[in-house]
Amino acid sequence: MSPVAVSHDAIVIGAGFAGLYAVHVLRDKQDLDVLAFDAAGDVGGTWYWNRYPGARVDIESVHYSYSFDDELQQEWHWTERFCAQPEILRYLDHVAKRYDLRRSIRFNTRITSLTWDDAESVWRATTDGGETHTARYVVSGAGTLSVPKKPDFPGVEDFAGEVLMTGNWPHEPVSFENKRVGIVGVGSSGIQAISEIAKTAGHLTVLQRTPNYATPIANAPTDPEQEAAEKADYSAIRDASRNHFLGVPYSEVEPSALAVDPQHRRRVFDDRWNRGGFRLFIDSFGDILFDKAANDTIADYIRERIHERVEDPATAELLAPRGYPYGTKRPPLETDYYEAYNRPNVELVDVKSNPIERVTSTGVRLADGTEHEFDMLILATGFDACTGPLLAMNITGRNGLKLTDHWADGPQTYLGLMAAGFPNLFMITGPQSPSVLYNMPLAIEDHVDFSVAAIQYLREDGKAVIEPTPEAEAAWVAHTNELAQATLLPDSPTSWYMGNNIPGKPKRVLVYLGGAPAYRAKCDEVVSNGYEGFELSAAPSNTPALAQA
Ligand code: N01
Repeated sequence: MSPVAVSHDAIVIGAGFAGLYAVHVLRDKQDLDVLAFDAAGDVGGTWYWNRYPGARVDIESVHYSYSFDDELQQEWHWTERFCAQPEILRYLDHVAKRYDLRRSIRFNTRITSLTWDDAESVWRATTDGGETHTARYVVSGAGTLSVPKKPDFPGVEDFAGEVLMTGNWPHEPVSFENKRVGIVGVGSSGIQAISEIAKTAGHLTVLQRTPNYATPIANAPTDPEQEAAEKADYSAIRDASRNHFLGVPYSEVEPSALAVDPQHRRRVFDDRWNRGGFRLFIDSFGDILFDKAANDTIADYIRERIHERVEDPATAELLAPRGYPYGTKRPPLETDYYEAYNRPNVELVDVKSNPIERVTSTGVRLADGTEHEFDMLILATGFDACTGPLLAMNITGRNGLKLTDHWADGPQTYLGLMAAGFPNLFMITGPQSPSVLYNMPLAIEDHVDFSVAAIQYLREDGKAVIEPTPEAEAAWVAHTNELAQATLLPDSPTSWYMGNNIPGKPKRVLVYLGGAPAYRAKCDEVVSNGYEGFELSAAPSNTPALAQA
């Protein structure tokens, strides 16, 4: 006999930045009966799982934080310009306590399927504990980078030493002392981890396939004067952030790297390099992501800086990215990353020309038969980004339509928020929204606010169901693909932005590249035109009203 379903107004997936805010707004502002689920043991989302050494935010903490409550942003003190993972987790713990959120969250519980029940107009969620819960609305805060990529080389289970994943790091302290450590992957996670692990490992071998364009983060302790000035002007800072492509209040971008002379260009690059963070990427020249010749100027600059920092010219050349444009793989930010290769205990191995064939009981064997022996193997090999977390939930919409089938050729969404055939399922920072190309907490607030306003609109209008039309969805998909074609992004051979880090995943752009301000204007227009592109309908007459409606 199937278990009795527990009914709610809304189910929230996840207890990271998105899930916490969604619970707060739906429960405390809309007065709905809400239950959230998270497979993790506590709040934090990505910051719960990614606790590897060196894990740190790369948008300034003062910007990478909630803006919805001025008291919260005034009372919280960040100790560093770019805070490390433990401090972000403390912040989310503070948020959970401050708004009493944990009582509405079921931890250590994974949603294993979500099925739309057309007769009742509700979602049925099953959990790995065998329970069933129903709700009219589902708000997914399942994240964008929360499903680690499965190793695409065999033998990991044969390794006799420890295997660690940056995306699912142990809670207990890990010692690297006197150990031979191997690490695969030089994305943002690998680069942060390598810089730290190099300091204490007996021997660290970095197995690098595609070198990355990493640039300095320029972290520093919080300057009290600057903090006071920012807090005095926080709402203006948030406005400026929301009106910026990446969601940060930077305003010094110049139109074209090709319109200025080489001395001017060098001055701008040096200035942004020294000031750190994403300034070089997003606040130098506006055409670097659109014009290959402009991109070449910054790619040359970064290669030159790498050669200055790495003592051995052959190692420096191996670390210098070539053959794909800067910014088409998500640029990592670093502290002393390149200097790590000047240490005698750090070795760089090229696994592009000589790929990993398999993991053995003692280490890693490369295609030419070379063996590298390790006591510990670290996989920093990335994520099934953006679509992975949603597809992992086994979602079935109207008429038995599976999300895996609907998205077989890549994501199909309207506004990156909802999909046709999947009513009342709000995908916070979903594929084809600005999400990872925007400031996540702000992107999350925008999406949760949109979803909650839609639910409120339905309730006030005597309706219960919202769903995009197939036409609106098709137009959005075409628009996001068209935007990507105008950039250099499709030129990257292995970028998770395009889904091509995962063998067999359709090569489609996973983010909206028109920038957050244009995206928000489109969402506002949709709302002011009475939810243009959506169909709004009543629930069948025999179904119960929402608990508090
Ligand atoms: O993952 P990645 P990540 N053999 O996909 C390599 C966010 N983030 O976890 O490029 C050898 O970037 C792969 O090589 P290649 C941020 O948005 C943020 O590092 O495919 N190598 C690559 O080097 C980031 O972009 C922060 O050739 C293999 C690496 O593994 C996103 O998360 C910190 C391989 C994967 O890099 C993902 O970053 C950390 C193989 N078979 C993460 N398979 C902040 O700072 C894969 N690789 C906030």
